[in-house]
Amino acid sequence: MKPPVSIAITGAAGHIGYSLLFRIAAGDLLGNDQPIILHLLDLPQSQHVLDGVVMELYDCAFPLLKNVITTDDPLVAFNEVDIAILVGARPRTKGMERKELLTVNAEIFSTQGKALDKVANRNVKVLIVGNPTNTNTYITMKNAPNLSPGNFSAMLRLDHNRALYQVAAKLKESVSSISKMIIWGNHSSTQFPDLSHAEINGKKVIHLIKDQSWIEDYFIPTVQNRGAAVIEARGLSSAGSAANAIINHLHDWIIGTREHDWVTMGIPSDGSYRIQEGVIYGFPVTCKNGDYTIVQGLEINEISQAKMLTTYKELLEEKNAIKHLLP
Ligand code: NAX
Repeated sequence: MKPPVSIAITGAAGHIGYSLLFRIAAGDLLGNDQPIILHLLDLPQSQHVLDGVVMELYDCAFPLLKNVITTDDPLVAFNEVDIAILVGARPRTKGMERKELLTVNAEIFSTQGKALDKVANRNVKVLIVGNPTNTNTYITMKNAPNLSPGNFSAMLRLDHNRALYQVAAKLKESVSSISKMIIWGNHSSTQFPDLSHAEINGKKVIHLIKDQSWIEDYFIPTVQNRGAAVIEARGLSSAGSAANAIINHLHDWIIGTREHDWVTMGIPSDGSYRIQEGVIYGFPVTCKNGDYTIVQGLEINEISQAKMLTTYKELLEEKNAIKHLLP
């Protein structure tokens, strides 16, 4: 039997947590021969809910689940963890300015970054999900100077999966036949879902779509605004699809991406594609042996360049709004 892997999940008593924990404990993330210990973090007032979730986890009698630790202390939650999934965040409430949202979350992610720096396994993989995802990732990373920037990534995989589905539905093809999708930039409505490199069974998707206006008028805005459409329909934000995207993101980062394909991850730029070094930006990446590499050499036309710049500028604005809170 392999030694157990310790996985911390913040905001574990929330909606995404409820969709995520059972799948991880069932082996969907690391396979059905990998024992797991869960470290669940939530606020003091949510500990009672968390107790109920833990009862349910135990009631599943998952063979892989070796232990569950619940806490409201990030130092306990992140102690010697191999994977940390940062879901818990302050939601935007009525009347709250975007700047205020950035600031309250900056405080949460500064504290959690410091705790990861202090007690997590040095190879910990940290995935930030809580919004504003890219900027929260930047704050967490900056507060953990003893961990490599390569240990941190922001989740744009839900946007990536949403884009795959739209193309599959349009061309009546299976989702798995589509490769080389990209979501550039921020996990927000400024993101750029880019179809220009996507392929179906080796053929360029853009050559198979007859009405080119579909890309600009339907595909891009639908993917950009899908989160809001789910909230409008469900009265709650995406949870099942977000949990699934977390599993996909971490699975590919740890186990590796498919041959002849790539995935989108929000990662610190190395200056590729004219994005300033350090900015957490959605890039196409391939993963091998637990490391990601940005796909290089893609041809970017002027229209795409402009869209990539729009989402980049929003990230710079977010970065400026919180810079006084950085160490
Ligand atoms: P919920 O409000 O259901 O759950 C959030 C949980 O986090 C609550 O249990 C709360 O008590 C806890 N929490 C708040 N502050 C905390 C802190 N400092 N430490 C530990 N726990 C804390 O939200 P849910 O629907 O689960 O969504 C969570 C986050 O994911 C939100 O920020 C949401 O905007 C974001 N999302 C990000 C997505 C992405 O693709 N990156 C997609 C889905 C989702 O919208």
